[in-house]
Amino acid sequence: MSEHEIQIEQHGAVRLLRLNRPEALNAFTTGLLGQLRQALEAAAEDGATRCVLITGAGRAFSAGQDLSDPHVAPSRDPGAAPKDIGHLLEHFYIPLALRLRSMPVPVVAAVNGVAAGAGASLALGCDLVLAGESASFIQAFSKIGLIPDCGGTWLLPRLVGRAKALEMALLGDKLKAAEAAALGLISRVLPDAELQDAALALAQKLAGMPTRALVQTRIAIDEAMKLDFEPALKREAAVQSQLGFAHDYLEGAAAFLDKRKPEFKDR
Ligand code: LHQ
Repeated sequence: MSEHEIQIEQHGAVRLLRLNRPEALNAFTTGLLGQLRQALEAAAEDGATRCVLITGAGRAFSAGQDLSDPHVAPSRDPGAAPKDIGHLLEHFYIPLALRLRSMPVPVVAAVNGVAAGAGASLALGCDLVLAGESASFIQAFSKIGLIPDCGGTWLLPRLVGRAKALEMALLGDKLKAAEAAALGLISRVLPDAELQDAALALAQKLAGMPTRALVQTRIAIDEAMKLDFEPALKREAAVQSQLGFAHDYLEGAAAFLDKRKPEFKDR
């Protein structure tokens, strides 16, 4: 296991995490999964980090689970006990997906190439997803006899509706970045050469915004999808009430009235 399967860079208030197993298209080993979770944990704990940006080294974002990893690779020995791949989900993917989805700062994915299987689920679990024009998304699971995981069954129908979610998940075909954007699966497509700069600029813009309100917006939208209209209205009011006492609202509204740039600091 390399100690540098995640490259970490700090750009002002943006923490950039780069998946770094380019020789295997950044496929997830337990080492990479563990390091990514640790890196997210460290970013969450660092009060100076106000946005996380995740991308991949080389020509891929991530090819999903590394199928040669001893935890999942089928044994060639007919006498060997079968492996429980659910164990890997329980101990590595679920904690990672929960950590990602509950980050106290916004998370941007810059999908620089193919995102397959759990690599696609991880990217789509981020708050904003940008992709280079040569990037693609593949629900590779059905091709190897599995179902979408790492949040895929939850994310896909919410992002594109049941019909397209099923089409993608059943067929496992490659979806190009432009099609993904047209379907509403991701936010934006950029020329490949501009992706990294554009993603960093977007992350820096988010880092300058009222972090607590951005995170509460993510939570409110996810919660509202489970609620009827009136409970959603009441939940909005309760959260707004809390935010209304916080520094960033007082600063944002005062700065607007004073015609100056606000300085947000809540997290
Ligand atoms: C790989 C992989 C890979 C190992 C490329 N593993 N080496 C959760 C928990 C438990 C169990 C199972 O699953 C899960 C969730 C999942 O993520 S399931 C889905 C797993 N992923 C896949 O099935 C995708 C497999 N990969 C592909 O279909 C292709 O590689 C894609 C379409 C991603 C890219 O195709 P190409 O651009 O043609 O590249 P390539 O196939 O030539 O790959 C380049 C190298 O990367 C190659 O190694 P080599 O030594 O021959 O150069 C591949 O073997 C290796 N690689 N994906 N998942």
